[in-house]
Amino acid sequence: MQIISTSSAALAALFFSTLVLGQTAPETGKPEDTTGARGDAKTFDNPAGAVYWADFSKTAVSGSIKFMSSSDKDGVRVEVDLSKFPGGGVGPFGYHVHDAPVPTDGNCTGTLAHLDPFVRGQKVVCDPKRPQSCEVGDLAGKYGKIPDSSYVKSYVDPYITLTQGVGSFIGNRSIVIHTLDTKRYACANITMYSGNVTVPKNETTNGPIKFEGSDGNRLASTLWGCGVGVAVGLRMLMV
Ligand SMILES: *[C@@H]1O[C@H](CO)[C@@H](O)[C@H](O)[C@H]1NC(C)=O
Ligand SMILES: *[C@@H]1O[C@H](CO)[C@@H](O)[C@H](O)[C@H]1NC(C)=O
Ligand SMILES: *[C@@H]1O[C@H](CO)[C@@H](O)[C@H](O)[C@H]1NC(C)=O
Ligand SMILES: *[C@@H]1O[C@H](CO)[C@@H](O)[C@H](O)[C@H]1NC(C)=O
Ligand SMILES: [Cu+2]
Repeated sequence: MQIISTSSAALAALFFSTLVLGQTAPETGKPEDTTGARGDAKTFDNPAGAVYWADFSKTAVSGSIKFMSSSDKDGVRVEVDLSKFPGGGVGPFGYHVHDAPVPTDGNCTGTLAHLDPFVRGQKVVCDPKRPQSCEVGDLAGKYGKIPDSSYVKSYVDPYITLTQGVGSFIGNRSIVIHTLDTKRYACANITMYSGNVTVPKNETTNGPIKFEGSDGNRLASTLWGCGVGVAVGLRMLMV
């Protein structure tokens, strides 16, 4: 299914040609199984047993979303347990990982945009049948919006990561919940979870999750890490 070869040489060549020839890769939503201009977002090597959470108890809604990496290190288990959503057609509610944490005053605007380190963009709506082609942070797009006043759901997402230093790292960011009209209804920081929790093994609720060959995430994080100019430049070309 992968159009972009999984060898790092080919991926590197793609980046090289993109950068050197100044081509701007188009936004996806195309048949290719890539996430965006930077390739496939799949992550691996999550720190075993790491647990983060977004605590919504001090917001307009109640509950939390926990993010756990299991002993197999592939993908992050997401456990959504939220309640107190208003009825009356205000929902269903989308929710996403946003780039920045919530400002101390709680203003959700300060969380900036969706986490999209692979520069996928939003022109094409996320197709839940092809989660690999969605923005990394678009959890509702990939796994469904919150339909009712209470919502309990768990799944394994192979694209977000709990590995610090990688572009898809979520532990220093936030979750924003949106009303149907896309307004920001509630938001909470993602922080390390300090309670005791048993991290279940990731029985693959979302199909097999495997590390396949080279990894755009590692390459992307390298770009982020050392090439602020290059990476930001590339990103600006995309906008
Ligand atoms: C979210 O985290 C940031 C960074 O740690 C912090 O400055 C901010 O106060 C936190 N926001 C809330 C609402 O607690
Ligand atoms: C939230 O932040 C945005 C952008 O910084 C600002 O325009 C808006 O007025 C703020 N809202 C509140 C309620 O402070
Ligand atoms: C979060 O961490 C990632 C990976 O280390 C980093 O690239 C990003 O700049 C950080 N974001 C914030 C808002 O601290
Ligand atoms: C968490 O587990 C540790 C080690 O098993 C135990 O000492 C501690 O009391 C537990 N904390 C809570 C809040 O249950
Ligand atoms: Cu959002």
